[in-house]
This record gives sequence, C-alpha cells and structure tokens, in this order.
Amino acid sequence: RNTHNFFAFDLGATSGRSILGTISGDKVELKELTRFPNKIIRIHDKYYWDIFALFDELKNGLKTLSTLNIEIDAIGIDTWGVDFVYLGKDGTLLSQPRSYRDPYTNGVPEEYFKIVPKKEVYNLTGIQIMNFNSIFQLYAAKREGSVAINSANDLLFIPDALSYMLTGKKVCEYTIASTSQLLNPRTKNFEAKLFNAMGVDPSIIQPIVMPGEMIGYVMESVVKECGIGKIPVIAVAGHDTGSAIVAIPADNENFAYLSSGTWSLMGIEVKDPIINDDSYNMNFTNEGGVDETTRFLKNITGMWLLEQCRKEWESEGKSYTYSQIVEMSNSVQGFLSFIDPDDNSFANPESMLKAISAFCQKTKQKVPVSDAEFIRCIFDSLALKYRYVLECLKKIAPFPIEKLHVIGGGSKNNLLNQATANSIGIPVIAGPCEATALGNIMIQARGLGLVNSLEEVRTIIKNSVMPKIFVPQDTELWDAAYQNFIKQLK
Ligand code: LRH
Repeated sequence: RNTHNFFAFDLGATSGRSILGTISGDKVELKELTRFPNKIIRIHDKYYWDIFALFDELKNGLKTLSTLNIEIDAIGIDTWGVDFVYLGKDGTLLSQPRSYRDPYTNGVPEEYFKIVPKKEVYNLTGIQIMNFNSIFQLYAAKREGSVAINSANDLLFIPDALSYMLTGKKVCEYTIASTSQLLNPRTKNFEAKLFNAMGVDPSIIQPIVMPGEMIGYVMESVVKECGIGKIPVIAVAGHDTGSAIVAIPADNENFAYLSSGTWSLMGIEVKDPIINDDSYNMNFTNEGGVDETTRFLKNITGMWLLEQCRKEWESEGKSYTYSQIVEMSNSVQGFLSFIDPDDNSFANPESMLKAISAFCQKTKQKVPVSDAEFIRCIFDSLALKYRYVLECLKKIAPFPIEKLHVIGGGSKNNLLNQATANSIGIPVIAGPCEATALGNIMIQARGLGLVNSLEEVRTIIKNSVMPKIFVPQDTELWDAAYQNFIKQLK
C-alpha cells in the first residue's frame, strides 16, 4: 500500500483540533476533522484545564473519523508544554490539571533557588527559567499542601495523560518531559536531585520513551464507543513545539524558526544543547527534539496578547475576524507606542486592554485609544521583539542565520510576516500553518518505519506545502523604531 492514513490530535492553549493526515508517495495532505476551543477554568482563584472535556474531544475526533470509513495506521497526540496530572495508586486522575497561567507559581522559583541555586538548576537542565515550568508548579503544589501531589503515585504530562486515557499505558515522552525543567538534556534523564530537593519522589515519573515509539493500542471500550479499529498509539513529539519544528520546509540548516501561536517560540535547531554563561544570561532554553536534535529557543509571549484583547472585545459585542484585525492594524499609524510582550503584567491580567494601557502610561508613551491602535501596538511590538531575540540568537548560533521560517497559526498573518521581515532584515518564509499536526503525522510515519530521517520528513513537507516569502522593506524606518522599542525592555 502506497497510501497511509494517520490521526493527529493537536492541543494548543486556546484551541485544539483532530486531523486526518494522508501520506501518498512523497506527499502529505491534511484534512481537518474537528476543531474546538480549549479554555482555562477558574475555580476559587485556581486555574485548571478540563482534561475530561479534552478527552471527550479526542473521542469526538475518532467518531468523526469513523464516519469516513478510512483505515488509519496510527494515532499521535501533542499538546502545549509543562502541565501535568497526578494519578492515584488505583490509576485514576486525582484532580484536573492546573494551568500554567495559574499565579500559584509567582515567586516560587526564588524560593526554590534557596534550596538549589538558580545557576545550578539552569546548568543541569538548560531550560529557560519561567515561573510556570513543571518544577516550580510541583514546588508550588507542595507549598500549598496539595492533597493531590501528596497522594500521587504517578505524574503524567498532558499528552501522556491523554494517551494513557486512550490506551491504559503510562509513559513519559521525551520532548514533553524536557519542558519540565527536571530533565538533563545531556544524559536525557531526569535529575533526581531536583525532585528530592522539594520532597517529591522521582519515582512518580514513568520511564522515558522517545518520539516514534509505540505506546499501546486503543482500549476496547474506546474502540467500541468510537467505531474504530484497534489502532496503535505512537508517542510523537508530545510537545507541540517539538512536532511543529519537524515540519519546517527548510532546504538547508542556516535558518532560525518562529513557531507562532499563543506563544512565539523563536530559535534554532542544534545537535547538542548550548548551556553556557551567554545562554544563561539571555535565558534561552534547550528543549528536546526528535532524532537527537535540540531546540535552542526563547519563549516570547505571542498571540496571547491579541487573543485576550479579542475576548474583551467579544464580551462588548465586537467580534472581529482575523482579516478585519489585519485591516484595522493597517488603517492606523504605526510605531505610536511599544510594549514589551514579555512584561510580567501581561502574563494573565484581568484585562489585557487595561494592562497594555497601564504599560504605556507607566513608560510615558501614547496610550492606544481605538481597538485598531491596540492591535497595531501589539503587532509592531511583536515584530520588534522578534528582532531583539534574533540578535541574541545570532550571537550564539554556530552557523549564519540566513532566513526565518515562520510556522503555526500565526504564519497566516501576512501583515505581521511583512513587519517581521522589515524588522529583522532577512527574508521570512511563512507556512505551513498546520505545522504541528504535520509534524505529529510525520513522526507517526517515522515510528512505523515509513520514513527514515528528519531530512526525508522535511523533503516530504517541502513537496506538500507552498510557503510565502516576505522580503525586508523600509528597513531604515524599522531600525529607527527598534531604537525606541528597546528602551521599553527592562
Ligand atoms: C506552546 C507551548 C510552549 C510552552 C508553553 C507552555 O504551545 O508548548 O512551547 O512553553 O506552550
């Protein structure tokens, strides 16, 4: 059989989708089966994801698949990073997973560093210090006296938890585990010391499996309920960014990437982790990738800023489409005010519009008035922050960076793509927008031995997608704006 079908379940922090991927010869094609929102739920000032509802969406996707009468070879699940669930001795979930946006980790890294110094944590893990990393969530839960953590027999990261609900098999997939800041990227093993320091037994973690390894088969009850076959579930890059980077249509290695969604993840692909004083001072991360690669990158707050504004506008009865947003941004003057997208005040504010206004006021800049001005301020600031991070990357990259591949949902934003090219002064290659699902599917195929290397994967991707190229324009104008922008960075 020259045609193979795969089912990808891809969960981002604001939406999820189930996708059918078909590989025929040297091409891959996608068909979206279902799409649904993913929401953070606030209860008593704690913030949760609803993993039961997400599992139901997984089953909905499989039920939709079954109506097509297409036989699939495998299933793969990827999600956002760092979050997890606890299981009791009896294998049941002890609580809904906390969301990384929960402020319970505020100030927790500083407390943890009193036990293991910050630099040692970074040297052991190579992971960008961020409040919400699993290590600090675990410590926060301990400090809260959480009954769930104290009764936990196992801990499963979100993609592993969903695979477990589907198959009954517990694993710890390597790429998602690398986001925890508990794993050593050199040994590719967990650092017991980092668990013990906070009184958490390292045995709550499952044995590590690598992307492409088989987890198990869909359980009989799901087979019956969804009307599907007994399909194997394969560990893909469980971390969405890990799957996305696999699907970059690159023709050589001299590129940087920007995986653009709720977050903007900007970095390079390297063989060995880069952990040194520069990477520590610039707070760059080394996440585990497929085929022994490392994603050396930085988390930048991305479309979260816009998504949160949109939510507020919607509650006022104004729902703008994406193309309206781009049009609005174009309709007003640029460079009026800049924000640092990564300022703490934007992490999870009650009102994003108020948080942006407060930032501009505090920094004595013009406060945006119209909705269009807010949008323009966000896009200008993102494009300029990309330049700032790219300049850091250029200092460290072991090769020249000749272009920026923008992938993910944000790559559909032509206005931001052009602004980014203008800001960074090198071409932007935009697409594919469904990079994560494509990567997820290609890793399943790799796991089944249908494709043999990352290079071969990328050749198939290149044969299947039509990226758009954006050449830098107005670079002098953007150079001047950059000088004003960097004044807003702390
Ligand atoms: C993007 C992402 C990112 C993580 C964040 C929590 O979806 O996986 O790589 O840092 O979510």
